[in-house]
Amino acid sequence: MKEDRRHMDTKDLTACDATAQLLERARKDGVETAFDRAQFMKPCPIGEKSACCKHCAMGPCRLNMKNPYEKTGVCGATIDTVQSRNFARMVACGTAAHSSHGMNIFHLFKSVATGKNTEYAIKDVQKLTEVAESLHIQTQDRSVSDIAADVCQELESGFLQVDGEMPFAHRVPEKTLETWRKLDIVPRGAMKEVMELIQRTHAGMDQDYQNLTRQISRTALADGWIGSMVATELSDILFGTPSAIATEVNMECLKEDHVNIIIHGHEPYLMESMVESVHDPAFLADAKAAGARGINLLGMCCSGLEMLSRHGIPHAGNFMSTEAVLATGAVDAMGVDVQCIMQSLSNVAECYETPFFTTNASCRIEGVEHIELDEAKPRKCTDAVVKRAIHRFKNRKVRIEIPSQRNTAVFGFTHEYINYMLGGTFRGAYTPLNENIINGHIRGVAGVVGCVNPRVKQDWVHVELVKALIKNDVLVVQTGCSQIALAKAGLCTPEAAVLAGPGLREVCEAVGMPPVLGMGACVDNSRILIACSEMVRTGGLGNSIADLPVAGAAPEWYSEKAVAIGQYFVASGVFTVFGVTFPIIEGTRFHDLLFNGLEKQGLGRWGFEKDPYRMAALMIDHIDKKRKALGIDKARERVYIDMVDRRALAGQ
Ligand code: XCC
Repeated sequence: MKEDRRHMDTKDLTACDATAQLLERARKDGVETAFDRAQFMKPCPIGEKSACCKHCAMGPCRLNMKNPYEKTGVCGATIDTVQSRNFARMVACGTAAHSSHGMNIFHLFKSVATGKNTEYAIKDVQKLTEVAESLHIQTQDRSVSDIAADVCQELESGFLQVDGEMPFAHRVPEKTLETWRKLDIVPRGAMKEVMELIQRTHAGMDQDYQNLTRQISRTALADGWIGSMVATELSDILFGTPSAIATEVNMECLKEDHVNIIIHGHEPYLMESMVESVHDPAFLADAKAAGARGINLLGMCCSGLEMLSRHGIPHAGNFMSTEAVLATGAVDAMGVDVQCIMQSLSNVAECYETPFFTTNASCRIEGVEHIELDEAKPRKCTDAVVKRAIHRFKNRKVRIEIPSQRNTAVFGFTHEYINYMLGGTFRGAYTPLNENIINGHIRGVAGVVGCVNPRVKQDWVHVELVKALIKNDVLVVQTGCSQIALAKAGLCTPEAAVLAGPGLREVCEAVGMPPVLGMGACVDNSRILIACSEMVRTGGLGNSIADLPVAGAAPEWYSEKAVAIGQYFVASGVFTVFGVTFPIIEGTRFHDLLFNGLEKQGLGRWGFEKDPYRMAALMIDHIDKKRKALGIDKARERVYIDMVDRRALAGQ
């Protein structure tokens, strides 16, 4: 690290005290992190606004950001073509990432259903039946394996088919589906849509930004309603559908006197096998012989979110804490699979003598030991990681520094659990939710999801946004790294109801639920799509998702997966606001299409705002607009968040 660099105070980089403490330590130890690099690596202004095309060797062509229609690329591509093509590639990549995850889970499910894989099993038969019925598969008087075989066939077509409509089309509210049909954006198969979108971005291909945007929407919808939905549904069937569970989060979940193992990434089957390995009596005996009191398994990012809501396994932190946690010196092994794995982890792990492993052939890191997970024999990989962790514990040399921060939070609010929580076992329904929205106790529902990004103060935007929303009686649903940000701020407990407005507070206290409902990992945004569809089906709140008083936000997004998620929420009918930055030049026709035009076509629209309070205001104004259109707007006013409020909220 260069000596002459003046670093920002770590307290200004993150709202997470544990991460700030460890960033300090890393700095003292001369270890560089993404927070340091983000300060000194300013974003390329042309790239940030997508004003550059490097799709062919006649370029790269740089257009004028200040006067975007002044010139075109060498081929004549306009700024709208350039921006929409770049945006398309982000959506294609995000969709491919989630769909590849979905396909991997699908293949595991198929091998379990056909008896080829006996390492995993169908744990949730009720969920299998429900998914089958949603696909219009006959379930009565049929064996589990017969139903599973039909589910396999249907869902495989979701990835492979090149025409027709996606398998989960039956789940989409009729009017929403009608709009998609009119616009010709109902996804066929995920692979077809990604391939089609990528080929249209080739030089000399689709140069009508409006036409390209239809394929962008179609591809993004394939992410939400195929790739991600298959991943969620089949993970529930294989590993169990989560229900509300109290878990601990934050760095103090590491235990100095235990062998600590962290799993980071996305695909749940690595972590599921790790659970078995760490409970193996032989390893527990080895750990004790090495002087440990036991083996402590923790999750991070989305792998952690899958496990925390299914098994109550503690969570050490979100994406931007993955380097910092290694600086505790207490991590005896870190295993990673796919997505959001920073290359720098290998260097930080080496500095703190933590054995670091990649496990998935799609995601290897130069110089890092690879122990591949074979789903047919997963213990081979996870046992090897445990052995290495015990060995490292026995030979620990680095100083251990575990921050004293630990929080309890309740997670596992799947749409099934919300149904049960509101209506009970025999009359599970969304009716109470809709009724409370109609009578105004709950103003609307906001999905606050997604990443953390070192270009903004970690966790802070999520937390302030959510405090402002619940104060205004907006119920918040959550996925991804956002959930851990809010859990650390104490917002994911029923006690947080005191921070909610009077209507939402009353509902939360009556039901015993937090005002912020954690629904799972990023692929589990599909649970929000299903919940929205249920709200429409239950009645009283319009006929399509676009009619609902709901809004979405990814206030600290960083990944292309987030862009794909944002676009599928917009195409499904939801007003979706991004923070940090937006990769389009304001005032261009493509920008206008995303921010206004799509809504006129019956879909949702994009929004952009960095400030959490103004972001909350945008979302609440949208919710109020929808309430007005539904005729349920009586006696509601937005509580403005002024400076006094901001100070009070910040102190809570
Ligand atoms: Fe990655 Fe899923 Fe974003 Fe977190 S929220 S930084 S994508 S881990 Ni998915």
